[in-house]
Amino acid sequence: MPDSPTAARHTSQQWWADAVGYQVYLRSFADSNDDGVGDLAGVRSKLGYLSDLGVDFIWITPFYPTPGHDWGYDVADYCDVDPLFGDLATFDQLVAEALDRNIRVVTDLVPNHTSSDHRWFQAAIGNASEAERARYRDYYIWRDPAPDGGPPNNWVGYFGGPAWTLEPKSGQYYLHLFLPSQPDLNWRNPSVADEWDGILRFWLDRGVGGFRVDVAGGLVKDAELRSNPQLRPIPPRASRWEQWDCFEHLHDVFQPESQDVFRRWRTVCDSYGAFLHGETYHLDPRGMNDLLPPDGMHGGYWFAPMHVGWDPAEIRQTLRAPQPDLSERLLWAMSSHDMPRAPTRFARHGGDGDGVHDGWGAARTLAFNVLAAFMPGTFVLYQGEELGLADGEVAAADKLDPVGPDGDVNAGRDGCRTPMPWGDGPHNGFSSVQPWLRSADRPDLATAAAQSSDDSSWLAAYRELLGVIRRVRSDFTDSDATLEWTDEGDIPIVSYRRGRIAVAANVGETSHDVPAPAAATLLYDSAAACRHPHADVEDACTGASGSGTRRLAPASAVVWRT
Ligand SMILES: [Ca+2]
Repeated sequence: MPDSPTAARHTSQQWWADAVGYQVYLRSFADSNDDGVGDLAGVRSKLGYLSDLGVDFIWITPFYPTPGHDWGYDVADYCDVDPLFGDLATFDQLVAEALDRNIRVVTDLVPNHTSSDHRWFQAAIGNASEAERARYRDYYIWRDPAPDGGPPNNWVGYFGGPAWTLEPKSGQYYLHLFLPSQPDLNWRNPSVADEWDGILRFWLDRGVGGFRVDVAGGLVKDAELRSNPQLRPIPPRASRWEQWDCFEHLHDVFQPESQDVFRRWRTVCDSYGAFLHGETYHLDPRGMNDLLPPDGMHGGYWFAPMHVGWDPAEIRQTLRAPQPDLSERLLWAMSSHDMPRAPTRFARHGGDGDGVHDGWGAARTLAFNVLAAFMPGTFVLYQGEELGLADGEVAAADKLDPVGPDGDVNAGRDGCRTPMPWGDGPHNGFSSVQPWLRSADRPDLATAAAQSSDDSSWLAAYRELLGVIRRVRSDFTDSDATLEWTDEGDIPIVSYRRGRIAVAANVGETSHDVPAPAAATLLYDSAAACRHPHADVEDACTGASGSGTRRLAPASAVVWRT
């Protein structure tokens, strides 16, 4: 394991503490063979870019053999690479070359469900020998129909509709919390857990640095599969979230027995020094505490930052709600392949521009990222965030994501999944052919090539930020997990001290003077690091900084060291 600058402060060599991650949405990152789909060789070709950016690990979304009904989160074989994305030899090269650059490769585990194409499910439905059917039937969750012939209980899926589908050959229903082509595994069957130990070791032996566990609130279900309390009737044409919210989810998700699985995996991962963390989708810190007991997964994503508006009280609450012992185990991210990009969510509407492409959304995202980047825990960028990208424009006829309910194309996740704009040429240099997901080309200034040679680009600002993180994180001690919040709440400034580091962000609409810590050195000012949209930013940056205060432009953040 390469030395890590942060390892010293943790006796257990937790290299991910204060590390910077980068989410690679594989299909849209880089296409090496011009078939329109991003692939593992494409990621290899961009390791120099990722190294220059300054990331410590990349999380790559699923590349396993898949029919692709849920873009790879329907896995047909957990121990191979889909030919669309490459092969195992390419994966091994990627891991080795990334480690040469001190970048670890983290992969996605999808343990809640398999694809219906997986040989386990095919055997379970009788498309194999009778012995295999007997062996694999109980890998999934089967029940006889209710007395009226309908589903065995009232559970609904995350993607809308009943969570049960009738399998005609046996006359039984199988459970799927996602698409019918994603049958849920039966985690109460010990053989399933044994299979997964082997899957983890298969990838750990190939050198992966850890796993991101998809749907980490899922896995084990109520032993009796009891119906959930229904809070209200499902309205006609309800969206998938509205359907989900009509129930109190007592029995389908967040079952405590799932922690037995994670404890077992923790032991395996610890023996390799690997980082086990989850898609822990819970917006209440108390729920996060339940999902992240100290002997379970090392960490989990905190999704609250993806659900707040540009509001000082909301942002303050998002940062402050998790208590210190939880906070240091969180992964802090503003965007993902499942949510609108942060610059789209933080767009300033009602201004001179269109609210999305005038730079305000990107400036606000950068300022929020500065606040998050120095929190205890692990900071993660989503691909293209370092370019200040808002969601790509996908015409209604070109939308592909299956999760939007009928007719509601805006409910899908296509906008945050459009191809990375690398540079000149067709499709912003992503591929010479039409990419798998059609979208409008980005302007030249949005591309990685243009921003790489521009000292005041978003890319330059993020490179500088990550450079500051690398320089200061070795100073953090265990006691620095406790922050001192230094803002008063009467002006829209959010600020904190962590050891010798002080961070302040202006979450308002006008410039504000903030007191500089005594004998402090300014390490970073996001307004000076990029082409900030605020008209008076030059005054803001230079004004008043000599007199113990610094003027912060709106949507900007500064970092000091004392
Ligand atoms: Ca390709």
